[in-house]
Amino acid sequence: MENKSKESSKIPPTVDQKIKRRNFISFGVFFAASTGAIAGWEWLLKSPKEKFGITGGTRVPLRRALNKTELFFRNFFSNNHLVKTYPAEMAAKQVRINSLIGIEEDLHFDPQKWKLSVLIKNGESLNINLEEIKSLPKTEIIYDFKCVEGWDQIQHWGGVKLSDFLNHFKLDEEIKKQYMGLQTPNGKYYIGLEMQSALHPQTLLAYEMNGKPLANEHGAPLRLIIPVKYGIKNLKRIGTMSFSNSRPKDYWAEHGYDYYSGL
Ligand SMILES: Nc1nc2c(c(=O)[nH]1)N[C@H]1C(S)=C(S)[C@@H](COP(=O)(O)O)O[C@H]1N2
Ligand SMILES: [Mo]
Repeated sequence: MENKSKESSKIPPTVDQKIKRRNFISFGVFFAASTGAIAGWEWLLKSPKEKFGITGGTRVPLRRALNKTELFFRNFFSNNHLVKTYPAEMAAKQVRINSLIGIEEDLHFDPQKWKLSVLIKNGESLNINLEEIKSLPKTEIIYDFKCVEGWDQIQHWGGVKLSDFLNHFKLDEEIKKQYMGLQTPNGKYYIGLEMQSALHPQTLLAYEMNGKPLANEHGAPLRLIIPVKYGIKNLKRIGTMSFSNSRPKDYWAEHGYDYYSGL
């Protein structure tokens, strides 16, 4: 009874008053949200820059967010899925040649003199020649190679699974590291990979294209073919392989491209 009398003693607001109240609330919300956005932006601009080197240089909180997104995609996509493959007839006969950093300086390269140098613990290294690599089981893949510059092409590659290679040379301690780094023999082109993508079953150390030994422009005598990544990570002419728990330096990441560059 008492409640009822209280209710009825209230005068209901007029339509005008209702509109005013709504306006007040929505302007209030708008004002608070914009202040928040401006403050957030200022906070981002004033926040410290990340150390230049491994990546292209951005604000620390932004990088933190980028890393979280990367982790999400890493866990849910690349490492658990297989890239689509095609019948060999669909592979391009004229394979595109993109950039030649780390190769153009020595286009008349002698594959006979080449050795892959694998940097292992205690500063030691394994020096492996092409014959040894070719004696391991061969794997071929025909898939759609994608370059970040916007082209793609179905290509046919042959070589050794990187995971088979690592097992064969008993690099068990090394694959426990978080990253693998690869560089051309002259050190002018270099990339870093998270170990999961290096161990992906479709990642190859390739020595053949369309069933023939690699041409110099395509990275003779041995290149990386990593279908879960964009072209930039598919390093041509591998000279050195290394392992670490911090991100190895990466040529295009230094120029502002995404370090992960996954597909
Ligand atoms: N050593 C070396 N490897 C490299 C590059 C390079 O400039 N130098 N370019 C990368 C890029 S951007 C792409 S798209 C592919 C292209 O490989 P292709 O020339 O065999 O088509 O190689 C990758 N590997
Ligand atoms: Mo590329």
